[in-house]
Amino acid sequence: APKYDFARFEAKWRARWEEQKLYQVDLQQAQRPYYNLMMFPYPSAEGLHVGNFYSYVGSDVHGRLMAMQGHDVFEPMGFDAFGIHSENFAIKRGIHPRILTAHNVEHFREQQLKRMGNRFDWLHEVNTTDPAYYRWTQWIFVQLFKGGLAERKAAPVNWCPKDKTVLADEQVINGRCERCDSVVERRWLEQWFLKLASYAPRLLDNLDNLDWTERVKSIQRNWIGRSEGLEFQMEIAGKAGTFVEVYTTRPDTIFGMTFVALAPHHALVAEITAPAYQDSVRAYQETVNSLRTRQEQTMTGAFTGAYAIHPFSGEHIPIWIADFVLEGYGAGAIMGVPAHDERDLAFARQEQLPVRVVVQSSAEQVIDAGTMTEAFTQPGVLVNSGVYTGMSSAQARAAICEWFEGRQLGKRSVKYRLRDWLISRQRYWGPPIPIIYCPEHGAVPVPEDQLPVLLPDVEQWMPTGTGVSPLAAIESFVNTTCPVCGQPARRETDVSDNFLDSAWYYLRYPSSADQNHAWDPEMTRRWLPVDMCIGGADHSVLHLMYVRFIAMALHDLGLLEFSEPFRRFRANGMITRDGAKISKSRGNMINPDHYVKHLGADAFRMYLMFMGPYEADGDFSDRGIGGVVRFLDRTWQLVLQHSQSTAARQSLTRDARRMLHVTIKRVTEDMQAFKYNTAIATLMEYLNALVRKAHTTDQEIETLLVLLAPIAPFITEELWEQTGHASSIHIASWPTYDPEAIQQETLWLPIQVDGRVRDRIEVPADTPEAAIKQQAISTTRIQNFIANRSIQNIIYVAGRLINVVTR
Ligand code: ANZ
Repeated sequence: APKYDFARFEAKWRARWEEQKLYQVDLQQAQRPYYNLMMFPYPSAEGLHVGNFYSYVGSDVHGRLMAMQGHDVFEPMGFDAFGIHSENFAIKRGIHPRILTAHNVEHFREQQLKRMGNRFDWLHEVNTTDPAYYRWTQWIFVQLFKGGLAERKAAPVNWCPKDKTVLADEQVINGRCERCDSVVERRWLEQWFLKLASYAPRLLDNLDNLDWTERVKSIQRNWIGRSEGLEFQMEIAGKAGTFVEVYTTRPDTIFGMTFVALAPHHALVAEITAPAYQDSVRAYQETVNSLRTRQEQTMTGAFTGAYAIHPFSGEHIPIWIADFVLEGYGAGAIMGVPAHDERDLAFARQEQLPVRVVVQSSAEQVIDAGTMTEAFTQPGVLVNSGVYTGMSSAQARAAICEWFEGRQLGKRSVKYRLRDWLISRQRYWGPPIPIIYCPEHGAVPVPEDQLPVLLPDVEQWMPTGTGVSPLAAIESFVNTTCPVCGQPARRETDVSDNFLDSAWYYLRYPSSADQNHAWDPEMTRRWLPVDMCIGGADHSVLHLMYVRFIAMALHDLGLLEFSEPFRRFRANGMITRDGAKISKSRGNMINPDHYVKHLGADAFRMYLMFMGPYEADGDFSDRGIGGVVRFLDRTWQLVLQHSQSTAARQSLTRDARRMLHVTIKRVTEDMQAFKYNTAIATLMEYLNALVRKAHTTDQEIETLLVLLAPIAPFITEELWEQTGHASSIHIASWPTYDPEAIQQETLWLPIQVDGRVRDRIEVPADTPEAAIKQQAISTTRIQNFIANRSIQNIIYVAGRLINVVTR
């Protein structure tokens, strides 16, 4: 037989599949719709990276399995082509983003996505930069605006000095820009927000009922950040009737309060700051332009010269402003309890504020407040706490909350960390936010029949750094008339966040050709929610939170019947190199095209799936890739030799039949559980077993090919054809195993000791005699009977009984 040479047939099958429309489901007629979604890529200039490849191949294996199990699988693909990443590439190359993006999309689709062997349905491709798509992104914004879920407000925002735009909280990682790693600054700007924060309770509660990867759910829970605490007021000393309100999750530590801290720009600052401190406070406020994110806060602050009155002791507590207190969270002010909170302790040590221990693990133990280097953050027993001394933290917390509530000086409250979603971007490459500002009527949405607001095709598209989008410089774009009164008005010039584009793309695929609706109601009822979405866990708090929020909001607006977009979500593992993230800056890129070109798509697919459990992170090295190529080659040889032999129709021996069914069972179960690596290992064992046999049967060969088809779609299709099948292997049905065939026959053998039955054992029928005898004298009961004797002889009456003769 000729050697396995993928180059001879991979292209041929790609063309044929396309011609036969093999992967196009009839969306109207499908009887068992199964929507298999993967996260569409940013078409960057570098091409698909190995992480995309890994994610998509694993998702495709799932889709292929579902299809062979009888589902009508819809597996669409598209391009998330607006946004800062695409625009930044354009800046780097000095090419207009429209031109570069179109070029990249073409490259991604033709050179990469089509070659990887996925069963994509290209008829339903979407591209977020297409006016026929972003018309509806803008339409969604208008619906949200009309429903009161989009709001313009001045707010301190995360400003990336390099990308010259604001960022959402979710895009700031450890105080740095998610994309370019620059330290993020803070600016006050008028911005559009979507009311994500008000959805926090539902976004959190629904997680309990979602079949999603646990890891992703727990990241979302943390990000939503629910906490239960007490909000209470303290009067300002010398300013009767002026109160400062703080939020605490540890009311039991109130006697340990040694300072109060306000967010640097808290509204009370101007009012309470003592004259002698006004200059230093103002100077401090001006230096604070770093980050409101919770992950990384510096420890700086300034004293206001004002004091709050402790509600229980009446003591005067100094009020500071400090940048570790967040503007938008809780009351924007805290009671500082250094002995029991790490950040407060760090601040107290730095500013030489007192530390007072009020909770200990037991009443006797004494922690030295003067020398403690770590806060005692556990609940415990109260000390030095007035009438609450001796109570447990839980008791004290209830009693203190009641005290405040009784006097109407405070109330228990639940807080969520989740903020509103800032969607304005002072950039060019995105859908213009469809709003018109009229001096008379304020912010008016662009009428729906005038959508899309086209992104003007201009030469000056580079970010300006002035806090406004390049669109602001284009008179013909900016100047318009008010849709309400027809008087001169101005357009909004910011574009919307790229994550808004991807927050609804899955709704568009089935309805991609619909000119009249963003999504066709009938089609949507049939195909949605998505049955399975697979993608990286790195999107847990960005895309995956936004996509849930938008579905919920659209549901509330009566535009969608469901409120959770994905019935199931699985996070594929992250591919690393020597434990580090793969990135261009680290110089550890892996070029998937290289492997596809030299070893074929099948080998690369199989190798990626063989590296480890699909959902686990893992290091990439191509050390083992030769083994996979050899496996494909041996499969090739075996199948072609078989097709020339004559024993093909022989029936299977009992052992061969057992092995066949065990293989079907294992491969099916492992594939369903995304343990592609062990499914492949089982196929490798099976191939070895078949190679060792004198003859193989058609059934064995067909089963091997069918089980391998989701992983290696090209070679299996080619061999399927060469072994005389007229229709595609990819529409063959997945085999089921026969539970009886995999049962090993067993024997129940009584064990006698000196002629009397003392125990029984179960052994596989083909167990050798020596092993049976050994097992017979090893059971606990038999061991007891022979404990003080010595064995003279063991007699095995084949298939009947064992007799242990003692002396
Ligand atoms: C006193 C205290 C004592 C606190 C103690 C903790 C431990 P979570 O669970 O994240 O909601 N806090 C409140 N508002 C804040 C703000 N705007 N910026 C920064 N920190 C703020 O955290 C709630 C706790 O975080 C609150 O409870 C408060 O510190 C702080 F032993 O109050 B705690």
